[in-house]
Amino acid sequence: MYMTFRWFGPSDPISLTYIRQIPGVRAVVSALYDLPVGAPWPRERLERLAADVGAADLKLAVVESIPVHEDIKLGRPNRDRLIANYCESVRAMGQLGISVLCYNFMPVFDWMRTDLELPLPDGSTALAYDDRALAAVDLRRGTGDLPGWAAAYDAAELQALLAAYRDVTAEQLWEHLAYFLERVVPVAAEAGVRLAIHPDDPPWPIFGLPRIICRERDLVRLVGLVDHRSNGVTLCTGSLGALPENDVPAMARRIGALDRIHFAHCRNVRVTGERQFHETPHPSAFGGVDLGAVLSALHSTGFTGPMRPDHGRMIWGERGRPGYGLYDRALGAMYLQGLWEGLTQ
Ligand SMILES: [Mn+2]
Repeated sequence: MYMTFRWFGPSDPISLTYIRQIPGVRAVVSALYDLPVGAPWPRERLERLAADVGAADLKLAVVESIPVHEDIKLGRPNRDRLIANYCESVRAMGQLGISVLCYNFMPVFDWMRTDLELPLPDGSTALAYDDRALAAVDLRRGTGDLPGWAAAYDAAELQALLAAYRDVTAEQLWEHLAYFLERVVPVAAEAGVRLAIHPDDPPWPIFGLPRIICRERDLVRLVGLVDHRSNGVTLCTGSLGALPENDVPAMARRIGALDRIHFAHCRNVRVTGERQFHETPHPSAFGGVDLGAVLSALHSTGFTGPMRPDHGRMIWGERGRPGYGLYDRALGAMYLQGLWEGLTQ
């Protein structure tokens, strides 16, 4: 395992020089955020990003993510052109030696919360989700009432997209994912890139949209869609941990034993009701995920890939991108490295 940290590019208020000062963090996770979804990533742009990171004495180790166009997820006729573009971006990664690609296959919304500033008893704030609050959101007005998604779609765009998904069942979404992977994995394999699908967050359908990467059996099915090492997963402990039936350490052991965990997102969540949870500090004592057991499972399967602390709370008066402040994620990075050190004695 090696510790990484997510950086949102030159516009991120958290500078690479700060990230460089977190002990043990020598690599970052980033992406080109200003390109339209579906466009191929020019190699020169990715090279410039990698050079910016390199100038701070860090390495660009993971791309998170190259978004998958909705037309690919919908199985529309122009998906072949979009998949060809995707393959071009994967080849550019390979040429630059960036070997892990985190992506997801969630329709329309690739994460969802109903509160971005839930106050915790210690005076910090955290991201939270409550299915009942989500049910009260009226999407006929667009995404304006959705925390974090206000500017994503206007009412007409959103209604058209939701209508297009109305006839897409979970099984059809699986077929569209298989179609995508059958074409992208061979390219990734040749380029030396490992794909790492991010589990659905939260791991259940929302707004009637199918979500298929939620449970252990889904991860097993995923890696079997194309039986190649380049077809793997991101073990996101917080996403998976929001579903009480998920035994995250067991999932880490099972998928890790197949050598298909290529990236680890580590954070904790506390489930407070049926499809209701909030995020917590990273250590196991504060949430429902036993991170010691997760890291032990990863260690026992010989995990050598990148790990990053996932969302943090807002603490010490920090303000910024929800979940992606500096302080609490830095604490998480230190906690996770402490656990790992304990396993390597
Ligand atoms: Mn994650």
